[in-house]
Amino acid sequence: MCSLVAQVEDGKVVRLQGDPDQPYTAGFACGKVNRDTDNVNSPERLTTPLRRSGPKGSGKFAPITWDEALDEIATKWKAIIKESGPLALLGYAYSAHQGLMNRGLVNGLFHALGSSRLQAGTVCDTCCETAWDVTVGPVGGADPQDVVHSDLMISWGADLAATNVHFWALCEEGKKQRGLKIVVIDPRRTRSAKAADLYLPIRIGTDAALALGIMHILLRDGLSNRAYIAAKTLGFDKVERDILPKFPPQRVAEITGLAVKDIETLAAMYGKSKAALIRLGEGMTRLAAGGQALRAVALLPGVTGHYDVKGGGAILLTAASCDLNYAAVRKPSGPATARMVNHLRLGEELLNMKDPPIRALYVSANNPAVTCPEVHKVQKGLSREDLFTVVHDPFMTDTAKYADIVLPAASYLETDDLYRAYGAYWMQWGQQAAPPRGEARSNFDVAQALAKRMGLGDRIFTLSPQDAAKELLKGATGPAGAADHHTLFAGTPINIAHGWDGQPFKTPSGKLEFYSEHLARDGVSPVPDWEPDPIEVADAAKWPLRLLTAPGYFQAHTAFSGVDFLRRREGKPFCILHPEDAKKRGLADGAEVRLFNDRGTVGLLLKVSDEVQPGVVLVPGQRPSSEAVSGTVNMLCSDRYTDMGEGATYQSTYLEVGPWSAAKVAAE
Ligand SMILES: Nc1nc2c(c(=O)[nH]1)N[C@H]1C(S)=C(S)[C@@H](COP(=O)(O)OP(=O)(O)OC[C@H]3O[C@@H](n4cnc5c(=O)[nH]c(N)nc54)[C@H](O)[C@@H]3O)O[C@H]1N2
Ligand SMILES: Nc1nc2c(c(=O)[nH]1)N[C@H]1C(S)=C(S)[C@@H](COP(=O)(O)OP(=O)(O)OC[C@H]3O[C@@H](n4cnc5c(=O)[nH]c(N)nc54)[C@H](O)[C@@H]3O)O[C@H]1N2
Ligand SMILES: [Mo]
Repeated sequence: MCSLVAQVEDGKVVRLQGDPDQPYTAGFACGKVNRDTDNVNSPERLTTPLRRSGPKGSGKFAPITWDEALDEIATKWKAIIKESGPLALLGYAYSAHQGLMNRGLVNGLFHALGSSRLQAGTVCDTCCETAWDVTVGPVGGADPQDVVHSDLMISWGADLAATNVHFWALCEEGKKQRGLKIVVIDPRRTRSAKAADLYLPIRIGTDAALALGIMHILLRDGLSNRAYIAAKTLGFDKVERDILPKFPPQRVAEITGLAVKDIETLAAMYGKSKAALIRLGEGMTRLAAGGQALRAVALLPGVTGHYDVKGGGAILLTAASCDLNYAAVRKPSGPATARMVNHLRLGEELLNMKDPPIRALYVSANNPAVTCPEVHKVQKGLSREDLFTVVHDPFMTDTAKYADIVLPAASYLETDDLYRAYGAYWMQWGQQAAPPRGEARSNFDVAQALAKRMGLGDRIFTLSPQDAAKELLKGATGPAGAADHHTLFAGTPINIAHGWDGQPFKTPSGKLEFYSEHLARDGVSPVPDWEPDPIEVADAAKWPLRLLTAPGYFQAHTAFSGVDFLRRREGKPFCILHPEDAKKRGLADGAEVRLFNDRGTVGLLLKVSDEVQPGVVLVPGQRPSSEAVSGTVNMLCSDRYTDMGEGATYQSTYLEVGPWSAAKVAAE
């Protein structure tokens, strides 16, 4: 997202700041990215390839040369392919390097090899993306910079001050300068919530009910836009007839835990605003019925017609409107289809996949031993003696500790790449600022080196980063396709906003789909609805608390865990309980506590705070076991799928919290 300016002395990045000349970054970066100088220069960086010299998971390694490492990998892969076929290989590469080539070419390597394919992103955004796609279509939403035209901004399930600082800065400025009203809907009283005009501490997993309740009031009070509904939407009649009568304010209050008065206030604010923008967050989708939640909220601007107004509508992701020739990098050659492995089921598939089993795993730019649900299964899978694991990372992560070969990765500051902003309409060439540390090599570079050793003949594996980027731009359409190469490669940020007069819909009907045939075929309610989830209800009867998961302010996932300053800033891994819940359990602020359910036990420090409601336990971020009292939060989370997009359901986790001493006694 951020456009950065790096100051380099003697080949070392010494200072990093947001680019003052890029209109959206506007001269600043968040507290984590500001510290990427410490990340790239961290004494904990890996500097040479390593070969395992102790048992799997022990973290014992000895340095080897790149030639030795690459030869060993290629030899093993060729032998496995010969015996079991290419499906026995799995490339598990994800998004830590946000560059289109450093991210894409690793996938391109495995695509060309014909290996099992990663259904990537299910740990993150496939649920929200699918829900958006069946509702609005695979197309970007509003331009966040149009918030300068909004009179109301609703942050619904996003902690913008943590994960979207530039948009948040525009909102805060709008509030100060023009009286922009800000509403935050979040079970946690986040930093963003504290700055809001109206904050609704919604019960986890009840957003669809709230959205339907607002629709109910909009219709009751004549605040809907019938002309827009008739012209641009499909199936609203069914929703009006069958669904909305079930969601009067009183019932919505019971479901969501909100006050009727607040629900009425929100509906009136929304219905009466001229240009209301909803920033949809992924928070509401990290649970069993996450798709229905996001879909119901994304339908709201269709009831009022705000989708047609500049500064109105909704934003989720923006990538779908940047149309590049991605296949050039991600799918250079290889079979049209291959066996798929769901990103969040790594543990399960390492343990149970057959015909052939996964025998070789290549992990790049993610850390599944911490960030994937069912971590116990992931660890067990990674411990398999007959699995050949390679991990490419700048740091010795919890996942890398299980590897047979560890390769040192270059950071984004040490590579050339083309970036497409996450959550905004910008594209930019990011030039290498410093040479890689030690012998570190980029994802792009290693993908090419392995392709060569595996005998792949695709041209993309021989091109320089800039020439490979030109392949991405060939046949690109829209503003990205029209970008002038000279300007682009000089590093000038390119605005790729669509310049629409209103939200276009790329659904099968070409309309905003209140009724989705696609969902009906998938056996999901084709109209938005809210019902209790039976498995959640059963688990809630057994365990008194529900997990709330949100980004940590200084340790979001694990990408910043190599920076000592940020680790200390965030503090030792902790959880948050409401004072009532802490008191009931006799737990004091600062105590070591154990979080447990049928799946496992985790030891964290306790913070007692009313920023969460009774009945939930908030665990910010995903922190490595080595930093915690014991374990990591995903030991408690199942690998069940969401209703749409086969995504992760971290927040369908129920548990209890007790004193840690009791856990120690039990273990002894
Ligand atoms: N600087 C920085 N920016 C980042 C990242 C980073 O690491 N650093 N990570 C990126 C990534 S990978 C992602 S996925 C995005 C995520 O960014 P967003 O999609 O914007 O979501 P989050 O900011 O994670 O906020 C989730 C919020 O949802 C709330 N929430 C949880 N459950 C519910 C619910 O049931 N209903 C409602 N209404 N709210 C709920 C949580 O309390 C939390 O405050 O951020 C990206 N941006
Ligand atoms: N319980 C729970 N679990 C979650 C979530 C949650 O809300 N709750 N959120 C989920 C979400 S939204 C996401 S996106 C995932 C994120 O989880 P991951 O995708 O695992 O992301 P990180 O933990 O940030 O790990 C990134 C790794 O890449 C490395 N790295 C950085 N740059 C490079 C590079 O250029 N090349 C290579 N090869 N490596 C690099 C970093 O050192 C780090 O080890 O976690 C998911 N897990
Ligand atoms: Mo994510």
